Amino acid sequence: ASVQAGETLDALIIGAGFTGLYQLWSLRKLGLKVQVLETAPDVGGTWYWNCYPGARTDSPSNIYQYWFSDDLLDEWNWNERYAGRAESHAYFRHVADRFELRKDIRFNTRVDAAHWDEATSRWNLRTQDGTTLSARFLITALGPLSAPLVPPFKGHETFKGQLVHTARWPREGIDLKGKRVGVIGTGATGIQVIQSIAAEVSHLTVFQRTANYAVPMHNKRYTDADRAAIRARYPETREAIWTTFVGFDEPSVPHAYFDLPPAERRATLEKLWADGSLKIWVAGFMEIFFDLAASQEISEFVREKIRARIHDSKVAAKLVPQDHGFGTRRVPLENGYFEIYNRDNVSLVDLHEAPIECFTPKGIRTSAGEIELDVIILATGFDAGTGGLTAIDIRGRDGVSLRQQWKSDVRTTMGLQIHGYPNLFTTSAPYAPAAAFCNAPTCLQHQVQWITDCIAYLGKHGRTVIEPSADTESAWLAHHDELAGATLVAKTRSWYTGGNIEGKPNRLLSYIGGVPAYREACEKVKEKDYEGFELA
Ligand code: NA7
Repeated sequence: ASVQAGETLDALIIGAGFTGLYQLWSLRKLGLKVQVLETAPDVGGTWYWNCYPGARTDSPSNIYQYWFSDDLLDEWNWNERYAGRAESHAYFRHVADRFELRKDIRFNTRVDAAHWDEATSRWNLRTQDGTTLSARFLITALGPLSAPLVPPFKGHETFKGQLVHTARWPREGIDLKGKRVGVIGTGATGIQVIQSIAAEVSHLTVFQRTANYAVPMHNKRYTDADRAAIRARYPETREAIWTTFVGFDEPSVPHAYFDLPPAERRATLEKLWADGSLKIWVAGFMEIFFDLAASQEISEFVREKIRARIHDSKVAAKLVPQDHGFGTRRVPLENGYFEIYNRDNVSLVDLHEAPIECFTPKGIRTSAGEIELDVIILATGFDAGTGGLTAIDIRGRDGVSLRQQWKSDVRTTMGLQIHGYPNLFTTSAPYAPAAAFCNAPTCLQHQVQWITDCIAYLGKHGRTVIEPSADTESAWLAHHDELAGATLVAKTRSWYTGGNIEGKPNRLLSYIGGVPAYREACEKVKEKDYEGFELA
């Protein structure tokens, strides 16, 4: 049955994380009556939920923040180059208090359904407790990585120990001291957990399906002098994030890889490596994304670095990625991760050699036998880009279900709107850089600004409804596919392509034309009075 109209607002936002808070602040400024609906009991989104040991941003704190308030920039002091989860969460709590955002947020509220009502041109929402709300505009601020992926391991429910997904870590923590712990997954999350808990547990078994590249994080506690220097650079930083390929604050190496002689290529890679950041990935040689020969050479450089840190050459061979190029999947930063495998209390199970057959009451059975465990940690990632949206029963024009449509064909216009779903704005949805291939805060703030401008424009011009035309959407997808098709990223199995989930449509989630090109495309729509969009 379709959802009935309820309490009436101008706009509803789902999610009180990075995007939702800024969207609330922005729409309030337009004078709109807005509410945010949030499942958690607090703000912070990703930084509320992911409270597993070692959770930390891989983007430096100076570019993992809001730019909308100079006062906020002046008063907030980052403690570290890479903020830990607690610090990031504290930042969002501060922002919520500082701008009195909480009064317009309903916590502990999960949205079950959102239906477009053609007669009133409004979205009607129903929450899990049966409350109904309605609004002219619906903005989803769910984050690209909010729906945890729990793979369907056989015998899952028979395990008698503790089973936990990293993104649903209990707030009170888990006492891992002296326990036999298994971690499944060696992505950015798995790496952080593994390096954080190895010394504490009695035995750690890591179940690895795909070996990952990772770059040593050079974290640093900031002194007052560091902070002053960082603040002095804010104007340049703010400019740089909009003009660099993935919204970081440093431009890429200004040379084509093979234009440099081998010794200089090597020296440049060493310099990038020594920065202890993601620079070697996102601000290094762009050829890693599309040129196989360059990718192979750069990947071998990183493999050497990994091999040098592992004592046992057999273990090293398992940990060194062979089947994909450096940077074609998300590159994690790490702190002593590879040395963990030199410890006596750590073993690595290569799931290609010994696949998991099932979970048992006592642990996990692989084809090589049963491993007894007290705790199993699933660092198995997310249903990225789409999972947050398809968890909600969203129905557009003529009652068409997004969940149903997206089973076979995921379509959006610039990741911002979807044909057939008027007045729905989808931050972090597929086919914008924000879905994956971008410093999230940069791209998400840009999307919030675009949405806010769009809603302001409608108000100014006496319009109430906006929706991209079918042709505009097809043109954007064709453009996206053309760019994606030229990259190695699209040819590599990962959550970037939906490849982490069986049966998920295979298409690069993230727009890969770069932040400047994406912004230009969005600006053009605005400048041309939303050409290609239908306004009513
Ligand atoms: P990721 O990057 O998707 O990593 C998930 C890991 O879990 C990865 O190693 C997967 O192996 C592994 N996995 C997933 N399903 C299975 C099954 N069924 N069996 C064995 N192993 C499995 O998620 P993260 O949480 O680490 O990171 C997500 C993003 O958060 C990250 O990119 C940052 O942006 C922050 P696979 O590689 O698929 O073979």
